Formats: sequence, C-alpha cells, structure tokens
Amino acid sequence: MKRFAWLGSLVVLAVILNGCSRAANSGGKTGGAAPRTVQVTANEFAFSPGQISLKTGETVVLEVQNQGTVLHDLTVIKMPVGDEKELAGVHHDMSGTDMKDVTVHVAAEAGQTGKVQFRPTQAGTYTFLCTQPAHKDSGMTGTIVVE
Ligand SMILES: [Cu+2]
Repeated sequence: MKRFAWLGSLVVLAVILNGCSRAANSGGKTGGAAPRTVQVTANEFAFSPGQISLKTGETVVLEVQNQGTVLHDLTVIKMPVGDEKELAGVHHDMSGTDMKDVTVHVAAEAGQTGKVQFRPTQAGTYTFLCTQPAHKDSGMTGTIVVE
C-alpha cells in the first residue's frame, strides 16, 4: 500500500516536471522577437562562414545549406543552449561521436538544407564541426562566438 502511494507521487511529479519544461519553451525570454536566421553553407570540406557571431539570449535559426555531394552535419560542442529544436534535417549514424558534448546538431543530405533553432545562454567561444568520418580533419570545423 505504502509503496503504491510512493509510485503515485512519482507519476504526479513527472507530470509536473513535464508541464514546466513545456511552459519554459513557449514563454519566458524567447517570447516576442522572431528568431534570427543565420545561414551557413557546407561542402567538401569546409563551412562558410567559418565563424558565426551570436548574442546571448537571442533565438536563432541556423540554416545549413549542403552544397556538397555527400551528407554533412553541423555539430556544436559544449555550447550551453536552451530550447534546441530541429526544424528540418535528416538523421544519420553518429556512433563515432561523443554525444554528451553535443549541444546543437543538424544534418543535411547533398543539395538539402537542415534547420535547427536554439538560444545560446552563455557567452564564450565554441567549436562546431562535421561528424562525418574524416570531414573535420579535412577542414569542416569552425567557431561560434557568443557575446
Ligand atoms: Cu561533412
């Protein structure tokens, strides 16, 4: 009987927590201003531009136009963000990537555009790269500066 009640309160707690995160997504600091679109092109083997400037707290839609002939992704490492939401893109094998360091990710097939929305929450300089085998070492890396 006691054990059952305890489980019940866990369920209630889970519902409350879930409700909170949804509320946070639909309001707060992101309310009002339309997201700013930032375009990046990807090909073999570079991103252009190689440096992206963002502001703390602004909501950004990052559009990655794959102008190459194979799948590319744009993966941001250890940049604190809120409200990350993939708007368009493909899912692919990332088994060679340490996912705990990935805070933003979007991928696009050749000729396609991937879109991801997010809000940087902490100033700093962060690295982005393509996780496809050997792409980073061939030049597919860049920097995001958050002011
Ligand atoms: Cu690539």
